[in-house]
Amino acid sequence: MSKPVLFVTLLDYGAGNVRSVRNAIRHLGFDIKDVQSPEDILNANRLIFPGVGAFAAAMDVLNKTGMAEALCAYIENDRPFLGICLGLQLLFESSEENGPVNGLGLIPGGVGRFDSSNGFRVPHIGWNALQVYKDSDILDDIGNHHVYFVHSYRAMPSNDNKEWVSSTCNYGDKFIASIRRGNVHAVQFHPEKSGDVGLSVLRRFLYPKSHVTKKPTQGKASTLAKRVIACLDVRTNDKGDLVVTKGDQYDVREHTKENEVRNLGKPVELAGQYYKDGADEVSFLNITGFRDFPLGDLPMLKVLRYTSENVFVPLTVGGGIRDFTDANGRYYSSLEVASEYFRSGADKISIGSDAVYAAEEYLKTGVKTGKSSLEQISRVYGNQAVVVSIDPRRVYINSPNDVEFKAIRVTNPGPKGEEYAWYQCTVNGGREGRPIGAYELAKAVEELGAGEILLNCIDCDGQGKGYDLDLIKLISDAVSIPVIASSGAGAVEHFSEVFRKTNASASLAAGIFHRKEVI
Ligand code: 1PR
Repeated sequence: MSKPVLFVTLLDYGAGNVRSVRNAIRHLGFDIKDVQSPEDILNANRLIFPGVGAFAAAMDVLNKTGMAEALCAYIENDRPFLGICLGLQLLFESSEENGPVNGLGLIPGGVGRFDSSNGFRVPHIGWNALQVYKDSDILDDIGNHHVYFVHSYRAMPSNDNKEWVSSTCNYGDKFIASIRRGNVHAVQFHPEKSGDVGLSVLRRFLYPKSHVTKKPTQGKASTLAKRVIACLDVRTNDKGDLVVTKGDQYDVREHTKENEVRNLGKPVELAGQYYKDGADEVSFLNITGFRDFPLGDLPMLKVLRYTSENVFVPLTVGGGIRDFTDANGRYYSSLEVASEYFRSGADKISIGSDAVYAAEEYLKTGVKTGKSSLEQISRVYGNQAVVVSIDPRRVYINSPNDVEFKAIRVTNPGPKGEEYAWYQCTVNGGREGRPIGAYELAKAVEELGAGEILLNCIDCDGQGKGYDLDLIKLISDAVSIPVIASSGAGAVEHFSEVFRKTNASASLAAGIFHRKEVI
């Protein structure tokens, strides 16, 4: 006997990527009915509203299409509802985001920006714990597990909205992590990106009656957890297959007569394995993207599509994001390239070479043109969706006055006893050094809209001797966005050391996972 088809209605107003939510719903055995008109909201049996994009733009669409009114009626009638991220914030009276802007006004209170003046990095990106206040059904499996957040704005608990608040989270201050009243739920975190525990939240919403036994919820607030990211460098090998590879100081070819590209396996399989092994995030870097046109690289888009069907933690993809004119003279903006990556399942994109050119230009003119890939993509998808990947090489010098770039005293002197170094940025996979330091680049890209920095180090890449702590300290102290430490992890202690000795928010590694030295 075939199983009856289960449906959930999804409100996707087209402002961004809700592919991960769709994948998670399907993974849990439900089919999706998309809202086309306000009536579809009123007729829904179970409605999920994954808010994406900016508050004002979302309200604009909801008001113009008549969906705002339908949503209010649906929620006021206590119909089963789950809002996610912006889908929680829109229920409040107003938001400061590009505002003040009025929200749906169902819950008393406003939405404001996190305060970064007290040293907390904004956006709030990563895994954090919840303090659960009341029986909220959908949070029953959470316990002390962390869930994944990515946002710059948050709603605050107050006496006026306390009957709604089911859990809070701490990040500089205490903000609302979830609300529940009757059948109406909303969460600020991303259940579709919170691994198994996140899937349990969605499962409890989708199958409310099937969970009769309740586990005690005793989540208690703690601090933002440090993330560990598994990175897969991918490229097409000489036979034309897209493979996971890994270099030593960016050299990915075997030192044999054939000199072939090192082949460590298939991208989709390895990403799925790292997800199962517990990676907090997965990154794909298309390392030859700088010379290929990414939209012509259909295998990479397919890899993203397949991976996002089974990997429920954040996925980042980088390589080749820049404006491009193809052989027929057709122009593609970097925003179009990024949009295709997002549509295929990426949660964040990462920009390498093009960010270096944008930063150089910005430092030269002092003008933000709004036209760089960084600015365009962060304007449309939000800063949290844009990572800048820096590929610096250490250059030893005798005195900090020898260069016009920020230089530091290094822990281990250079080959000729040099006590200082600066970190020169490179483009095209380390092939070309540029006249800009990692410090100058990091500060410039933060101003241009980067939400996170992936800080590689060519000297340490693949060496397994630990991270370049001097470099990571320099950059993580210089910016207020999260910094991901990368290159050189060779033992578990290297992860704890980088978190103990620097302000990195996450650590990324490749070789150590590929060699299965750490799970
Ligand atoms: O310039 O926008 O097309 O982006 C290209 C991207 O590809 C950049 O993010 C750049 O870092 C990356 N890339 C280019 N060439 C290479 C190479 O290896 N030949 N890989 C490359 C960079 C560095 C790390 C690596 C860590 C950890 N890989 O991401 O995974 O160093 O390695 P480890 O743990 O084994 O030490 P664009």
